[in-house]
Amino acid sequence: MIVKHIQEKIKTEAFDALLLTGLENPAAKKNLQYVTNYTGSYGFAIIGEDYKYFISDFRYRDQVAEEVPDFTFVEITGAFLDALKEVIQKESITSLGFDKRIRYSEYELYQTLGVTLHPLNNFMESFRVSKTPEEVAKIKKACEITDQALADILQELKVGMIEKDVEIKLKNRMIELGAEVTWDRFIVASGARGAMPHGMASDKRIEKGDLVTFDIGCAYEGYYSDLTRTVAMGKPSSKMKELYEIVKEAQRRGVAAAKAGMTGKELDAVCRDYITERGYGEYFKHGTGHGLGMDVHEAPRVSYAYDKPLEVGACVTIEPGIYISGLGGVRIEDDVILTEDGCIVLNEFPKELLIIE
Ligand SMILES: [Mn+2]
Repeated sequence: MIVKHIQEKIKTEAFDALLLTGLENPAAKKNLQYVTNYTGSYGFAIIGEDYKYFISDFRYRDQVAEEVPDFTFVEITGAFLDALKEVIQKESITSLGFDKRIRYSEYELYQTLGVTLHPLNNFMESFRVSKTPEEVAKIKKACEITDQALADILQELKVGMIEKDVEIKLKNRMIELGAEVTWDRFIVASGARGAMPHGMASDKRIEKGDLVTFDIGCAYEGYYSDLTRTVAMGKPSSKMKELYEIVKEAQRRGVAAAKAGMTGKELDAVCRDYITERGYGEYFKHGTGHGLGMDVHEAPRVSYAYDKPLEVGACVTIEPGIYISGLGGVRIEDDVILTEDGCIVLNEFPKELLIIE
């Protein structure tokens, strides 16, 4: 269990206990949820070598009892800082580790606790990399919803539609199919806009001859999907067709090569070297992929800057692309789970160029 691993790690750290909070910080809050299973919006955990406390108020008493039964519950009855102090005194805590991404205003409050504060950079990240079968099942379900939503909406896609309208259709379809939430913004980038790797859906109408890149995703029980496909509105030019086939082959090679133990840099090179070999290296400037889970972007990275081996059970994206200013772009992305001898691809949406007439 994750708490045990954290307690072991704390033994080797310079602080006595770890403070996990969800106050006004979605990223930090996910770590609280990851460690405790708590899905409420207000709560704190304090974990030391041989104790674990969950602190919240009466609104969440029943929820904590259900979701976090193995933590000692401390109910906030006055100021929340007093409840934290109560635990600090009880366990004689002199130093607290905390996620440095919390707000400065929150940090100022903790300065009044009378303990030494240790800002932590990515302390929880490494714990989250390797996914359990339960986590994989949730990501897989999010992928299924995403694949299905794209398939359904492509059936309705027509020349003349506005990118933003297509975005709304995709989001609604995902919710209908059981997504908890969708990403805030989708990339729907048609024609020359496809040259922007992060071209959010705009007011542009989709035109005949455009390639359209969709980069979309949703969450299922707290875990995200991330899918990119590029489709053609009518017969594409031979140039765009060439780009598509190069990206498709680069992506195929990445998936075929991906396995735990290789470094992020090595996996990145599989896709990058092929695109470079075909003469388009200068048009593929972003990393090949990133970790995926409770966050759409998390550890590890599949990039030239990531020299560490990728772990068994890591969920990463493989998403090479080519972007040519004034012309357009192509990107194809799957989410995969790394195993000792390969990877399991979670997306099933086809990768042959789909021509929508
Ligand atoms: Mn991605």
